[in-house]
Amino acid sequence: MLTDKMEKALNEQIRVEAESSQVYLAMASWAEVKGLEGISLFMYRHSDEERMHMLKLIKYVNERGGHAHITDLKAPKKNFGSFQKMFQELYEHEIFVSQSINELVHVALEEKDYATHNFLQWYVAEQIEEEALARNILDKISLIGNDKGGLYLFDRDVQQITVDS
Ligand code: OFO
Repeated sequence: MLTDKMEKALNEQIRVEAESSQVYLAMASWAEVKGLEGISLFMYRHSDEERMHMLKLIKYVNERGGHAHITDLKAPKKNFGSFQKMFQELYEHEIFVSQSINELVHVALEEKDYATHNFLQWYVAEQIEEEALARNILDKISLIGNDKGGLYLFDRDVQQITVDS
């Protein structure tokens, strides 16, 4: 059984994952409209992964005798300025998610909920990968600079990049 505090914290994370999925969906749509096909495919897939992170939490909360809440979500923005800025935002967003997961791990320890602590290790590992992936992409972007040919190749190649989940 989850304590009230643990259940509340897990429900907050459900919202964070759902909002992450929406943010990447908005990025996918923006990139698609801009003709950045590869980048948009990457973002659509990333959005699906976040939904999967959310579902995994929902199942866990309900399995442990809690009640996973499905709430309204903050709307993401529509425009992202440039693909460089968009990937910078993705990186910052993942850092925010990592902090949120760390908080959750902290609550699990405070509540002496070792089952949840164990469950959350998957998310801890996932965040290490996601942050590394985002940093890697930013490195590639800084190599391209303003080179149009580089952007063409980046757009083509980024769709192959995925985080194993
Ligand atoms: Fe991109 O992170 Fe979910 O957890």
